[in-house]
This record gives sequence, C-alpha cells and structure tokens, in this order.
Amino acid sequence: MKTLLLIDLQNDFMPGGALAVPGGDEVIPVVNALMPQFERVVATQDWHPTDHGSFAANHPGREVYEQIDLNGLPQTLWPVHCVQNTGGALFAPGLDTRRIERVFPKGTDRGIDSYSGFYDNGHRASTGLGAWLRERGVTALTVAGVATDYCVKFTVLDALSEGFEVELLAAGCRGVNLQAGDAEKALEEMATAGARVV
Ligand code: VGL
Ligand code: ZN
Repeated sequence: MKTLLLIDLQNDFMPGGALAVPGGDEVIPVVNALMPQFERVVATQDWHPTDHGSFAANHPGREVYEQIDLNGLPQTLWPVHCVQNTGGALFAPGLDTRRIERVFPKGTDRGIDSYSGFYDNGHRASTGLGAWLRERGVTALTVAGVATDYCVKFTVLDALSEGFEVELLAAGCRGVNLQAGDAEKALEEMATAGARVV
C-alpha cells in the first residue's frame, strides 16, 4: 500500500509567491510523474486565517523572520501567506490534483502555527491525518513538497514518531534556507530520525 504525502504545494510557496521557496515549482512535474506509482495520494495545505499569529504583520513593530514567543512557543514571523480562500493558498497550477484523495488543512488556529501535517507546533491538536492513514491500513509514506526545512521536516519527524515508515523524496522537496544549509541539515535530521532519504 504505497501512499504519497504532498506537503504544501501552494502558490504562496512557489516563485513569485508571498513566501517563495526557491525552485518550489520544480517539484510539481516530479510529483505529477510519480503519482501513478502510488495507490493513494494525500496532501496538506497551509491554511491560515488573516489574523494568524505567525504573520509579522499581526505583530506591530516586529519584522518578518524575527523570532517571537507565541503563546509559549518560539515562533518565526513570516510574511502573510496561505490565507484561507485566497489565491496564494491554492495548489500550484500544474499540480495534478485529480489523484489527491484528501487534503488536510493546517495552521487554522490563529494562536499556534502548524508546520507538521499531523499536529500543531505544540502537539496540542491533531489534524486527523494519522488516524485517517491508519484507518486505511497505511503503514508507509513517501513524502515530498515544501519547505524541506519547515513543513516537510516536521511532518516527517511526526510521521516517524507515529510509527510510519518514511521515504523522503529529496528531488521532490525544496527548502526556504533562511540560513544557508538549512535544507541540507533538515535532510540529515530526517535521516537520523529514521527516514530513508532517496
Ligand atoms: C511553511 C513556514 C510557514 C511550510 C508554512 O510549508 O514549510 N513554512 N508556513
Ligand atoms: Zn504557514
């Protein structure tokens, strides 16, 4: 039972988007070509309300990429991105969405960010992804998407701790690289945690 999990392949993470991931668009043909090899395809969608606490714009006097404390958790402040029901939150044009069986939104609670597709950053609330996969007998995941150093990484780490076998498709991922080397470091962290990086 091969399942492909696609992370945040949305307009705002593509070149020209509000939180552009360099080369993010290069992932689209890679994952489209892979879909036929999988029985299931599921996707996460960063899906923030306009007043989300991860947006620098909602913290007067603060700058994008600054670190703050958000309700007890460290939070990087981002440009406004992936606002619910806006074009930036839509899947990237060219992504073959026909095979996506289910979409799991995340980051919907203004008080906490959610990099992982399984839980928010405080592991307080679940998106339902883990239970959904288990109900269908899924034990192994192949993961691709953006950003390697944020949502892909935290999704993979949660998947492993939830007991899923994880294959990380490096050619189907791109990183933000706020600091040079962040994406490379994330690949190492995922491998160390037990993901098979291919
Ligand atoms: C992401 C930062 C903020 C991601 C989402 O998809 O990696 N990064 N929101
Ligand atoms: Zn976000």
